[in-house]
Amino acid sequence: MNERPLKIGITCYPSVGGSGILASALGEELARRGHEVHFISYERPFRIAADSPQIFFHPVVINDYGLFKYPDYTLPLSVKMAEVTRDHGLDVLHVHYAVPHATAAILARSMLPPAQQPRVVTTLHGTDTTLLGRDPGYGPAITHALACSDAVTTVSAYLQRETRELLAVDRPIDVIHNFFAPRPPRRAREEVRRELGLKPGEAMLLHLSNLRPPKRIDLLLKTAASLKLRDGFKLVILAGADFTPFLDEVRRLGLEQRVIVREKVTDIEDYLQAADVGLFTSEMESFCLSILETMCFGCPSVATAVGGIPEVMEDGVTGLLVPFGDTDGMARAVESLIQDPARRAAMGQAARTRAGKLFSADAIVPLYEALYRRVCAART
Ligand code: GMT
Repeated sequence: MNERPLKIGITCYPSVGGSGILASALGEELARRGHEVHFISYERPFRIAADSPQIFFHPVVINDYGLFKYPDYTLPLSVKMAEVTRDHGLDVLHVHYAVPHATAAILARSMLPPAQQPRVVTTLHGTDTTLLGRDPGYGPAITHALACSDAVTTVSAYLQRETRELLAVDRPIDVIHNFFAPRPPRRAREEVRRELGLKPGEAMLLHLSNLRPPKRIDLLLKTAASLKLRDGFKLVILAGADFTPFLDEVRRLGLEQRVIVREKVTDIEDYLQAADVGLFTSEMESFCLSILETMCFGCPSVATAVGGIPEVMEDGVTGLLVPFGDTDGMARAVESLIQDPARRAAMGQAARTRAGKLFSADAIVPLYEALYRRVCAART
């Protein structure tokens, strides 16, 4: 039996960051599968083109009233969520990152008469549990929003366990891993390597992140400085934030000729296809979407064995995992891959296969569709 397409509202942080990238890709994939998707946020998510079919964007306007010392986003967001749900007959509000999106969705739902109320699906991405969940000023509000959601998902089994423990949540939580749907690169691999000034035989190490404290950029640079093949590599950092605070450390470690930074790159696929080894020194990751992005381009990674990373990478098969903080061990792991192109290629191939099998749009998006159908059926 053909089921009717759904109308889904998605709220996320629209800027560079794992949860926003995932939410944007999910919206695009749902629209491609015939559903109607409404993004509700303060800005259009940067990977969503203005003319995307079946995708609508509803901006939340924030007024800076003189009375408020701090501008409020939660209330105008909830009002916009209620308005879009009512005007477009949304079935589901799917919020990515609990704070403040889940609270706003619960409030929006209660503003509407029962017949117009949407189902609320909350996807936890990481620091909404591991950082804000521990904060007494946020924890109880997050726990309340999760209890009131029609479904809660986490992007890894690790995050499911953390959520149960830290937020004392005893309701069912579905694990739906992240996916990545790469776009075709716009430039040829050789062109990108030339732009980066890579010499023949020089290895390109790639790190992509928003540079926030859990990414431990200090340890990333320390690992690069520990590499004995001083002239055999360049570390390319695709920085989703200002890199200036790290420049002193680059100079102190004598890495000026080795580290290349590109800020706020949107065409990440150009660089992913050009990389030889991904490098990730995070102290915490619920998943690490960037590792998956490298896997999709047949690039093995060296990463810290923290949080959900071991669910994404298979140690010794798709890359190498090293205990957190062991920068010498990380440097040795990177060198072993630089010096063995055949092993690197085999791991890259295994990474690409694993990404396609477990973390592709085709593997993951139907799980979200089934979840939406389940919550919609539960209250009819
Ligand atoms: O660290 C980020 O990229 C931001 C953060 C977010 O919520 O936007 O990332 C979290 O969500 C990503 C997408 O699900 C995960 O890949 C990251 O591992 C996770 N970050 C942390 O847990 C620190």
